[in-house]
Amino acid sequence: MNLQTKIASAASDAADVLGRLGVRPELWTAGDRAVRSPVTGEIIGQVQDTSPERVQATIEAAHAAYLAWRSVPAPRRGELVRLLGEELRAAKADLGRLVTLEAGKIASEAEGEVQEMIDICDYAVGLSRQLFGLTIATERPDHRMMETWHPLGVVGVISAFNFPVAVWSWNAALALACGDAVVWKPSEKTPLTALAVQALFERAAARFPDAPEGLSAVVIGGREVGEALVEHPKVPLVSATGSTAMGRAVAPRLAARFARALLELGGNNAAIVCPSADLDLALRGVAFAAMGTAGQRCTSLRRLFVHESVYDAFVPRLKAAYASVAVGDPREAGTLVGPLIDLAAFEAMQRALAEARKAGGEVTGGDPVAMPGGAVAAYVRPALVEMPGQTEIVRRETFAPILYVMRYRELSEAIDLNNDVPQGLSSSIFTADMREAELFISARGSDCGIANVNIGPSGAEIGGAFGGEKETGGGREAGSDSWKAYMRRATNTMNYGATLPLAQGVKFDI
Ligand code: UN1
Repeated sequence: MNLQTKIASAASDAADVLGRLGVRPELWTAGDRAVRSPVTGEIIGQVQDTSPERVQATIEAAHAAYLAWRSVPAPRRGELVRLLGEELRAAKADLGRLVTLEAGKIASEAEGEVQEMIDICDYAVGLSRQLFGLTIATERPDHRMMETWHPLGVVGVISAFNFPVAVWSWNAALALACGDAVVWKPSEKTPLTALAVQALFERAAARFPDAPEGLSAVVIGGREVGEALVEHPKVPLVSATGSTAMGRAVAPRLAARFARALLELGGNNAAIVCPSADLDLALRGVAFAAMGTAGQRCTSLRRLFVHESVYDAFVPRLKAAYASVAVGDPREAGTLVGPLIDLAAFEAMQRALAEARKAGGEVTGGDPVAMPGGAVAAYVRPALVEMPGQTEIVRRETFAPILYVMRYRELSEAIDLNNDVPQGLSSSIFTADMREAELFISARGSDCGIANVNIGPSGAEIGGAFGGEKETGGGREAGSDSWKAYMRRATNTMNYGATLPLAQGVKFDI
């Protein structure tokens, strides 16, 4: 008997949703590249890789669009982003459903991701009236100095499967408000959601007469397509989200042509549970951060340092949560942990667990969860691993729901361990002691781009700058002043006098 008759078909569901989202059938039914749903393992689309010539033409068209777009006043540009936000609001349930089908996220997280897109659109609309520079005092009489922010050009966006739509929007909403064009290469694993977002963008653009043709485009394919963006002289900024290995390949090539890199790479995020922590709150914070999104966020919690005085009160409760958390079909209400993206991710998780066991780790969970159609889908119970110390495997990022738990005695020791990994994305501390909290977020505390108190390391909102240090790549996206990465700064000195005094007292009288 066909196993798939036992479960709702992801393929027909995806077809319905893609239709409603306005994606033309030839874009997702006629290509050579099969797209599999991690939910059932079914093929839910056949997309066509963009040919090298077409990639070049798309970048050229985006550049031409930028030349027109940069002259549209910024608040008008914001209006296009507002319309995009409206389309996203209207399509939230459908796009969220497609994220579930293509990336395996549970419904609330999938819709949360679309909400994050809406939020950044709102943010960018406001930003479009706030692209301001400084006015600076000069040493010369009758002079004025100021800085002006100008559009940059074509922004290349390379995104990962785990946030298949939100990451594009963090870049694109700002880039569009800033006067740039965008060419997007989504993950090979999640091209359908990208095509859907592009269709929504086109709906918004159709309602906006000032949007030039080619202002936002999607190019599909593997590494070569990303490389075309990285190498193209008319792409002054590439924003790339993915593994540290990918960043290592991309960054030097951008540097070689003096282009900008905005990198969001690996994370290996920790949390510290202190003696004074509210353990109920910490339990919920740790559970969401470590098991949510099946451990497939860059910000997922992977390392937990628990003070020895609360270890025995806390860790058994956490283990019970691991044993009971609902793993299953992400389309079903009540499921909290959906599938891993593919079987390769499952195998990488099992290899990491074997290595942890060898290093003295005691593993709870981590077993495959049988599902109808389970031969081709990767459902797994999240794993909690009690480790004797921060061994090599703990210091590596495995993109799967594995939480390594360790005891600590002194906070300084826990902070050192928090920082003693190559990655530097996110971190958090659970404590009611303000001295501990402040130390953790101080210059002597966490070395990460994100340091939280009494919430886990994942689930950031868009108002803050998002990104991390060290092997995480140093990029910052979304809020605060991240928009500056998408513009170029000109410093202007204006002389409104009739003489020409030179700076630094230099004399040059001819
Ligand atoms: C990622 O995992 O690539 O902070 C980004 C969070 C989300 C973004 C995660 N807002 O968890």
